Amino acid sequence: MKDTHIQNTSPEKRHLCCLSITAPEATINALHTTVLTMDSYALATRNTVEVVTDEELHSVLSQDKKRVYAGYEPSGEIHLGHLVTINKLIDLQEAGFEVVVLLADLHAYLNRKGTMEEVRELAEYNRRCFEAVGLKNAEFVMGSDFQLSPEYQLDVLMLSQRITLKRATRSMDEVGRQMENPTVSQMVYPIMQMVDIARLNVDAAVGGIDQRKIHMLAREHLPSIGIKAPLCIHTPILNGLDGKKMSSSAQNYISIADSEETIAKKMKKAFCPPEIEENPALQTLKYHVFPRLGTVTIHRPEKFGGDVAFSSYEEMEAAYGAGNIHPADLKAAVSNGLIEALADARAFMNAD
Ligand code: STL
Repeated sequence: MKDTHIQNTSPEKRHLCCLSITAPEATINALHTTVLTMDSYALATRNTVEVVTDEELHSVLSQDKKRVYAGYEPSGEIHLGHLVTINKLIDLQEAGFEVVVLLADLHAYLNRKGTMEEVRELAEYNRRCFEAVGLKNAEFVMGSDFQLSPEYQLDVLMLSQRITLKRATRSMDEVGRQMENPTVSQMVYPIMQMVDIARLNVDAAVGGIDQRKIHMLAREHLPSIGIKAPLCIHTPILNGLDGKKMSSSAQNYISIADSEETIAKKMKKAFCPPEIEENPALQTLKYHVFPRLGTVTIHRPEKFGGDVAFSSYEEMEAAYGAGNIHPADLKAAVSNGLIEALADARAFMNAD
């Protein structure tokens, strides 16, 4: 591997670096990373694909008390796909939101992901992972602890009268398992998600763009049970390291618990075309390395152009797009950056 490394030690781990070209002043944080202050709107919207709606975001931001949640089906490994929404929750915490994480054990069960015992155990493990990557002071809620109450279930039944099988099925297109033959439980799934929004008393829902149809159903139907439509903040779905859809069966992702060696090995093999779009190395840089480190330096021998430091993803993307960074140098920088960005998470996960 090339002699490439990332400058600057990692920032205060509870916070992602906040970078903005429009920010008025530069400050130096405790670990000497230069951080430009970013306003709450910029924090809420950075690295998202859509916000529904922008007016509602402005309005929620102006409230004194504001709550946001994201739900996660318990998973054996928390990977960089999950980390996109976790990073967004950290941004929103920084922007003044109370953050709720729903450990959706009952949803995973309804979606045929395992027995109740299995998914509950994974949920506990996931909670530790989320804390390890820097989501501190969030409220963690186990789904089955409140979703089995008569009040909750009555809301599910009331909403189920209003939602057609067609809409429920379509909303699960990108989320459900084995949807070529959906079960009734998979029709209940999106309806429960709507009731989660109501019962967790949140103003906003964060999720990958694959959650969009469920969220749109929630916006349409929650007012019928007296609940305000939630603000929805959607993040992109990242490609797997091979450029294809990320999936546990393909093992084409980096887990937050992967060792330094594993990260380096996986990144070295990663698909890294000259194009910007759908390039997993660039996506990792944009959604994970820059938000956590703030600055990335490529070290190269003089004859290959010498060292270059980048203080924004956009600058580095432009240099790569112009052919000024070799794919191998890019991957080495991303690999080293990620190893550093996840150092605390690895230490935390290996502590006991
Ligand atoms: C997945 C993977 C993932 C998140 C989800 C599903 C979302 C689940 C969910 C459940 C209940 C809610 C909100 C979201 O109220 O990372 O397959």
